[in-house]
Amino acid sequence: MPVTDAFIGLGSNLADPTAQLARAVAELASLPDTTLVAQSAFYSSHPVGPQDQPDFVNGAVWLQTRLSPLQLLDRLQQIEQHHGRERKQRWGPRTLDLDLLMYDDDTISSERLTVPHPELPNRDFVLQPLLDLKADLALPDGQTIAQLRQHCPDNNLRPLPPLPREPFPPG
Ligand code: ROI
Repeated sequence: MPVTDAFIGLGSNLADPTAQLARAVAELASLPDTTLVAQSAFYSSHPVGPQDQPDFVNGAVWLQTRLSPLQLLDRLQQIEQHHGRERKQRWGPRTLDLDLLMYDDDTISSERLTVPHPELPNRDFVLQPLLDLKADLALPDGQTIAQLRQHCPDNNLRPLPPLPREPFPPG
């Protein structure tokens, strides 16, 4: 496989969401045949779907990978499982959601995978992190993420303060 740009959305609203996302970013960065190009800020956002659940923490990462879309999907689902993900309620709370948002300029419509992610144009908590990563990013049909961001519903997106770095020097 050639090296391909892939964009992954991260979301959590259970069990210390910020820590869930930070761990997931490290796990994505250590996938085989994959490098982490950049990670977005993390944002809090009001839930889309049932409102009787905690706010979410959302972010996104830009990967370069030799994994195929389905190999990458398998890896994302493995990481979700390791974070104790249970698929109980549709649109309910979750410890970790990893969505393959975009894979190169590919359009994929299969039983397991739809790329670009079908809800991407409607979600500020996906579009804003993507803008952080690549300000001129566009969908395969040419629509820019920046244009979509201007027209999408408001979920009260708020940037979270950057995570503290490990102390240096140690001790
Ligand atoms: N709402 C927000 N704000 N962020 C998410 O990541 C998210 N993920 C979901 C549902 C439950 C649809 N709502 C969300 O899967």
